[in-house]
Amino acid sequence: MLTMKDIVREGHPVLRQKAVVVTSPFSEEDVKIAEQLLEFVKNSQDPEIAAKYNLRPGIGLAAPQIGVSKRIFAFHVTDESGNLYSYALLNPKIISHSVQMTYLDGGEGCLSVDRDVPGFVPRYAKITAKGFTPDGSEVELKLKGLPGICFQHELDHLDGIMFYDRINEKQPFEPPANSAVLR
Ligand code: K1U
Ligand code: NI
Repeated sequence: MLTMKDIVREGHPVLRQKAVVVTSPFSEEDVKIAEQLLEFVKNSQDPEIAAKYNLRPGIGLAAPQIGVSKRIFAFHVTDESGNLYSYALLNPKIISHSVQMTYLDGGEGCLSVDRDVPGFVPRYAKITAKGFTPDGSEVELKLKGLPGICFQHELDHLDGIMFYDRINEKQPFEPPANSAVLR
């Protein structure tokens, strides 16, 4: 199982690389990476396992964060109605998005960043996304709220983008244009 010692921190060059597409049929290694990422996120939300292994709670994790520059990430997150979105995805992408933007009122954090970086992070309010599950099936997801923000945060990791790159440097708490806050 993955623990915090497997997670690379800001300053590591892999976090700034554009991750490569994985080829289908997916190799055992790529499937294992996807499954390990999802297992970590689930473990990090389990109070007993998280305490035992000193895991920082997370709702998503991307392969570059464990030093692997491949287009794979996982998320395990519930929306405001209590619907769970739990996926390990290979070659995920956004196929369409709203004009409307959103942002978390408390800003964002990152398991690869051991400090608070204050400020609003603009995200699309709604996305339609696609990706492949480890068994090779293609899925299409319509996401908004925290699951939508999480997908965008993880997708950014595959493109070498950190959440704080998107914060307005001069006015970090200026609400982004066309945006509604998510509390
Ligand atoms: O990619 C990562 O570093 C994980 C990160 C993803 C994230 C998604 C959306 C907004 C911010 C961050 C985290 O999971 S940080 C922890 C977190 O946001 C959280 C943890 C437990 C419960 C609720 C949120
Ligand atoms: Ni992150």
